[in-house]
Amino acid sequence: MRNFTCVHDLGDLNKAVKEAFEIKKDRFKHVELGRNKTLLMIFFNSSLRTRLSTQKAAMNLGMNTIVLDINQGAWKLETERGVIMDGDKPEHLLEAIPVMGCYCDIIGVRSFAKFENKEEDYTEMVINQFIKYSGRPVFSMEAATRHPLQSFADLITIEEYKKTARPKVVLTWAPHPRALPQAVPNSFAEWMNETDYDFVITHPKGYELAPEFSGKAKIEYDQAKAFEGADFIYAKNWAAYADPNYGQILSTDRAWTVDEAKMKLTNNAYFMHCLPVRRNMIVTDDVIESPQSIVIQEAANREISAQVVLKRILEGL
Ligand code: AN0
Ligand code: CP
Repeated sequence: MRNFTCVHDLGDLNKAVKEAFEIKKDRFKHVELGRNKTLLMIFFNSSLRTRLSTQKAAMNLGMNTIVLDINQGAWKLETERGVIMDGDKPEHLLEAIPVMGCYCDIIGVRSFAKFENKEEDYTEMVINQFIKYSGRPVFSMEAATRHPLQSFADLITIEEYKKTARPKVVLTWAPHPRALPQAVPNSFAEWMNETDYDFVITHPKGYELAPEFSGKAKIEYDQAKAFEGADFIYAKNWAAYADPNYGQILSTDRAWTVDEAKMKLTNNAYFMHCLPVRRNMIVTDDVIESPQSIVIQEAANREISAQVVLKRILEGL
C-alpha cells in the first residue's frame, strides 16, 4: 500500500480486520520492519488520540517518529497558489511539503475541513498536495472529508463486540456548540457501507451528509425510531453539509443528546464515540460511564488500526 486516505486503499476488509486481530495478539512481532525508518506526523489541528496512538504504533514497528505542530513553532503556511505573499504567512506549502519529505520515509497528515470553501474541502486539497509533492507515502490522520484511521478502529471494535453476524449499527447526530467537520461521520458511513451490517443514520433535517458518503444507509429522521433494536449507537456531531448552509450549525437541540431513556429503546446497545466528547451535550454522564460504553476500548484500537496501516506502507517501501 502506498497512500491511505480512505477505505478503498485497504483492499479486502475481512483480511484487514484479521490482520488487526493478529497484531493485537502480538504487537511487537514486526519490530524489525521499521528499523531506521522515520515517520513524520504533521498536525494542522489539535489531537490527543491520533498523536499518541500513531506514535505508539510506529514505535511497535521499530520506527523513529518526528511530530510537528504547524501552529506551534513552524512558519505559518500559505496553501493557495498565485497569492502575493505579503501577509502573515512567510512560507508556502509547495516548498514546505517537499522539504518535509526530505527528512522522513512516511508522512501522516491531519488537516481538517476549513469550512471556507466547500470545493477546496471536498477535493481534499491539502492532503492531495502532500501526496503529489512530498515524494513519500502519505496517510490521513483526519483530512477534510474522512478520518479513516478512526473508522478502521471503529470497525475493529464492532467486530470485537458484536453478538450477531449482522448487527444494527446506528450513527446518530448529537448537539455540540461548535461547527465540527463531517469527516468522522462521512468516513464511518463509508466504512459501514462496505460491510453487510444493518446501517442506519439519524439526524435532524438539514444535516444530510454528502450522498457519496451516506450511500446505501437508511436515513431515519426520528431518532427514537432509529434506536429501536440497535446493537451499536455511534454518536457524533457534525455541521451542515448541504448548501447554502455548508459548515453551519443548524441546531443545538439537546433533545438529540444520547441519554439512558433512549438507550433503553435499543437492544442493550454498546455506546461508541470517537472522542473527544462533550458530556451532557453529545451523551449524558450516565451513558458514557455505563458498562455498555466502549469508548475507551474504541480509542485503544486506534493503536491497532494505525499499526496495520503503517505495517502495510512499510511493506510497500
Ligand atoms: C474533531 C472532529 O469532529 O472532526 C476531531 C474528532 C476526532 N473534533 C473536534 O474538533 C471536537
Ligand atoms: N478520535 C480522534 O481522532 O481523537 P484526537 O482528535 O484526539 O486525535
